[in-house]
Amino acid sequence: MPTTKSLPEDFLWGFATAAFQIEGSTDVGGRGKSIWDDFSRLPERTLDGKNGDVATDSYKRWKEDIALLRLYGVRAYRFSISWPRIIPLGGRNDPTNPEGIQFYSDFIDELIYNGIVPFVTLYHWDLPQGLHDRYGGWLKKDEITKDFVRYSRVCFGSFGNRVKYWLTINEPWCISVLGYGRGVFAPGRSSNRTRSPEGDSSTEPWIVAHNVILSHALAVQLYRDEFQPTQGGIIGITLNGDMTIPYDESPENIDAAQHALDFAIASLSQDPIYLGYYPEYLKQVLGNHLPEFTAEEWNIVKGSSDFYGMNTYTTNLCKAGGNDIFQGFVDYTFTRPDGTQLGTQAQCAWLQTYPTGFRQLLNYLYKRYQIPIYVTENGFAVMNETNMPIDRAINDTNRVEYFRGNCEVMLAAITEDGVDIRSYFAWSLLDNFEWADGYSTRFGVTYVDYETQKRYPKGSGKFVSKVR
Ligand code: GBH
Repeated sequence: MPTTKSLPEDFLWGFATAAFQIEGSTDVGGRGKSIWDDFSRLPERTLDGKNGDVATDSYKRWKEDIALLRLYGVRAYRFSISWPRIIPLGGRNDPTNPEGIQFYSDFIDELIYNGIVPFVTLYHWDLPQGLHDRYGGWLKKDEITKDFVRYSRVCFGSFGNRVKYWLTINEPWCISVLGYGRGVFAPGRSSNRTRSPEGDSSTEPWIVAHNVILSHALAVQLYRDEFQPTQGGIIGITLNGDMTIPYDESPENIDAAQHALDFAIASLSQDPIYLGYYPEYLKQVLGNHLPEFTAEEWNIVKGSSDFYGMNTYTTNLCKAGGNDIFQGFVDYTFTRPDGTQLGTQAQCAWLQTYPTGFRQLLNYLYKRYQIPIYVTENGFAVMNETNMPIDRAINDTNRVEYFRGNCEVMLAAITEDGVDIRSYFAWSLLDNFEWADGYSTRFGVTYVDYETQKRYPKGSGKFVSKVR
């Protein structure tokens, strides 16, 4: 097991959360609406029919959450700021909300007072509803880029004297594909008319991805020009991406695994941001649906992240010939040709344990982009945990095994493979609002009893605390 001695001296480790998944209090403290508020209240948008109105009640219980972090002894905490708490209507000419700014300011002070480094995400999917209503939110480049930059400016100006680690945007692929392609996340747009009255899954995801990347890059440019010189922090984006391996040794499945990587990992943001171009396979598949950046925009996008922000959960076996464009026409499975499973199955269909894949992905990314990696999310949802009595749920052996396996290979990647890894954030500090899954899927290292909001540390919380 990794120990303090084996990890780099200043390695940041801790837990991660996101505002909408934990805060609740959606109409408290001057907060405006976010696109998730109403979306999660619509029938059949979440598996258990529940919404984000209360979540883990962390807007009110924030001191309790920090006490928990202290109990676990973490070095750092990754959380996100809710844009509609800072600017209720969201836009560059709309008023800011002093109460919202004060909330995060106090939160940051309390973290620092407890010796915990704040690692802050500006955008984890809770777009102000006002911007969606006004001009279609992420679809409208000239508006959203300016509004995101202004929001970022308010945050750098209000918190940047104490926050030295910034993430602009969480997972462009999810925002684009799940929000505007599959329509399973807010705002739920899709060509599928049983899901949504509006939307075009063949064009909108790529327009949104384009605008998200540009907004990120412009916020970074602002930080570097006006804040970094005096505040001295670092800034980047965080990208989801899971390892892919061929289902078998057939040439078409070997190609499929690379195509899946090109599509899911390299494509939408990674190659543009770190290398300054799109991978060929993406251009082939999307053709003229892929919006090009102008030369001036490429200048801003290329190199717009001080590090590689990595959210990763699993590894997929890949077969050629799938019909899902969002996976680059590759089928995913966890079942090997001989019928065995790749790893232990989680509550969510898309997730199994496979530490070897995590090590391979760390190596692949480091070799491809040659930039320090910050692991900003990695976690596991134990099967059926939500139906267990609390005393059984907190005995989360499968989650402990997931973290044990991944932390071991991460250490090997650092010490044996020479990969430069600077942080590890386990997802998540608490069981919380798991988007379209509602509360039926639990990712926390702390059990939350939603009846009482009482928190119970799980075995995994205690385990990860020892991994230093
Ligand atoms: C993270 O995304 C999120 O950042 C976090 O908020 C969330 O709580 C956490 O995952 C756990 O889910 O079957 O087509 O819907 C991880 C990236 C990408 C993983 C989408 C699940 C499902 C693909 N996610 N993927 S699909």
